[in-house]
Amino acid sequence: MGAIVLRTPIPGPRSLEILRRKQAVVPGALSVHVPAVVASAGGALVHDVDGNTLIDLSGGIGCLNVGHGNRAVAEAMKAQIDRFWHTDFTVMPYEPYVALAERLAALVPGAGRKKAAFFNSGAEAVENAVKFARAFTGRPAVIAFTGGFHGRTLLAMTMTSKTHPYKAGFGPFAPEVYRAPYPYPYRAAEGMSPEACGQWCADQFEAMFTTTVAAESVAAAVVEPIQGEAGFIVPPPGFLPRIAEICRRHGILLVADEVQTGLGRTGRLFACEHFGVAPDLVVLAKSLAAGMPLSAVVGRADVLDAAGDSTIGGTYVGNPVACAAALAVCDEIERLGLVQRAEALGARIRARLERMQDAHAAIGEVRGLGAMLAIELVEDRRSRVPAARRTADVLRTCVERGAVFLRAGLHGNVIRLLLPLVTPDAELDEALDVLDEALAAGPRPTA
Ligand code: PLZ
Repeated sequence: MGAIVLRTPIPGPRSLEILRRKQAVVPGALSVHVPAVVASAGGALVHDVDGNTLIDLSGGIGCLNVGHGNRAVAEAMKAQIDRFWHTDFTVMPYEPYVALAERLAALVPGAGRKKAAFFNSGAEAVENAVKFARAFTGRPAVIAFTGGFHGRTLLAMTMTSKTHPYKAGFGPFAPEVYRAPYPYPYRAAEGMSPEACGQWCADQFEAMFTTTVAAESVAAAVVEPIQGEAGFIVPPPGFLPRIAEICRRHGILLVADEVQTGLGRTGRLFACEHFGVAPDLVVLAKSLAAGMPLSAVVGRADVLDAAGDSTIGGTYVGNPVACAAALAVCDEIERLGLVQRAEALGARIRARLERMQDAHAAIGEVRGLGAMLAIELVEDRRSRVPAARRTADVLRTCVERGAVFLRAGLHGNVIRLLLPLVTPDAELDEALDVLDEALAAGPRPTA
């Protein structure tokens, strides 16, 4: 018997009733991917209010590397709540914040003294990384990349690339954000090797200082070492080292947005380690505190010390319960060997996805690093025309059969796994069986 239990169709009657209430009082913009209302969760399993059990390979969009309901994290939070849960760190400080800063400063790559500051969301940390970079360099501009995702607040949204649904209708945008191309080898010009694609993009990045923005006006380049929302796009090995070298040469800070890639997901604690790059600042969130609202900017002490007295803050930033959760997450990643586990999971997933690619012509590419893996669906392999409709159908079929995968991709045609790194092989295999069957099911008839 498998882990998936379906006592009712998805959504079941109790979920439907709550979803109807939601519709009356929650803006339609907050549309839901899985119409099953959650009652409880543990590991990679989510139980809904109708008694159904689904396997969740989305991890709340990659927040649950240590798994739903992780006991050590829960105990750490409960213990902190019993002591106190809010003061505002800049009014009256507390040790968990300091301990977490010590921990993360020691973990991120790069020599030299490091510090850390905490915030609530990924977007907020991205915005603050830019503030630190502007304070340190005295320069206004920021370079972000095509396909990049950095959040939904004004500056982060401006830095985000994809127009729909993130930007269209939400302008005017923040000034001084410039965009450089990010290598997307699968969609590069025909005959162009991945390495040449990376070279070309890095050349364009440097050419921008002639055509678009003066290098001495640029505070930072903000880059995802592997693009997440854009569809798990892995740049060729030479790309990030070249960007880092160009930045160094022009006094531009390199900020790695590891909100989605960080904390073990890719088979390294931080994805930039795969490329031998030590960014000036690293941005973390999501799995940092197992889905509790906590994000971080970690990096060079001289950069983080450049912002003046009281220029950085926020009522809730670095909440003590969230910091306690994050400390427990760091312990759990070590205790459970989750970085190595990500690699083993990744090998298992990749082998299975490649077998699926042999069986299903719709799978144009299998890609990713470690457990951060995805498939890109196309109308046919020669034209590579994105199969967005088909992707939505497959994902919906998976949900109906009890397995949760997430969509991604600039063209909405990528199915990605952001599974808890504690997912047992049997549950992973069961969920991948569902995906395999959903791909075999073929296109849905149009209503
Ligand atoms: N940087 C690399 O992936 C968030 C998007 C969810 P927040 N990714 C999930 C959605 O649809 O809004 C993300 C990311 C990278 C920054 C962010 C932003 O993190 O915590 O959602 O603000």
